[in-house]
Amino acid sequence: MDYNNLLVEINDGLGIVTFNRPKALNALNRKTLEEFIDIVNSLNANDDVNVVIITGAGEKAFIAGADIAEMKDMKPLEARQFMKLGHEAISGLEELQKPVIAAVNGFALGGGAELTLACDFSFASENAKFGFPEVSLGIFPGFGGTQRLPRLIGKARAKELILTGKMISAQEAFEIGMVNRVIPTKDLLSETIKVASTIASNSTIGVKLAKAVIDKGYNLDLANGRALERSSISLCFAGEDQKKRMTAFLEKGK
Ligand code: DAK
Repeated sequence: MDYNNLLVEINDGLGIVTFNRPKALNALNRKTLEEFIDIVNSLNANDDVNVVIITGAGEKAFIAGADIAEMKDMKPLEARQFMKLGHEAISGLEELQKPVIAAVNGFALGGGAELTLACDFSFASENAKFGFPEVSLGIFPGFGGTQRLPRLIGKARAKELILTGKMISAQEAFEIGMVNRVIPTKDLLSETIKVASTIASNSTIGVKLAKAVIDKGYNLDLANGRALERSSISLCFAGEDQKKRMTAFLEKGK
């Protein structure tokens, strides 16, 4: 598929996807969601990609939400189709078997903030702003935000953000656990690439299974989560990678 609204770069084990509609602050329209579904599937299947980074084009926005101009006159059936597309895009992202880091380089609002919640973790530039302004537009977060945000930051904080629709700074987002780090704006992508490269240099199977076990175990009780961990870790011993890495460690010591 040719992408009009996304830029995709694959290098050194990293896949960098940039939402690229800067004139509309990278707002998510149908076309962008369709392209995003396609690229997520293709990155998942691409053995040259170990870690994915998602960011926005321009200096102002990561993603300023779903495209309000496109949504304004939607009939219920169209809204339902839009919802299906959005869910496919965001669930596909969440289920990607490789780590995904959001490099939030400006406004992350509405659907844009919701998209960060489906990533494994997020870094934000100092000028980033987060918010869920949907209730001011006569709707409420519909790309999983009402479910993922309370799980990430707690129910009361999520309600405050979603019900007021207020915007918060990158620093506030850090303090409530929505982002892992706040990074000077000019360094955001390079610092994100450094962390992604560290992950990419680790065992592909180890990283993939660790992500899967954390995600699948999160909603289990501890005993079942530990059972899942035990059964999954044995798979690491099935291939060559663990043997090579352990041998290399032991030989380095000689
Ligand atoms: N959609 C479309 N265009 C947008 C946009 C958006 N979300 N955000 C910004 N733009 C456009 C502006 O209209 C403007 O276009 P022109 O006038 O130049 O043609 C251009 O981007 C630059 O924006 P501004 O001129 O407004 O720039 P400012 O610096 O003054 O303000 C801002 C920046 C980010 C504070 C402001 O643009 C803003 O408040 N934008 C809207 C943010 C917002 O409300 N986002 C939430 C959208 S609602 C659903 C599932 C999910 C959703 C909906 C339904 N279903 C399941 C059915 C999700 C909904 C949302 O995300």
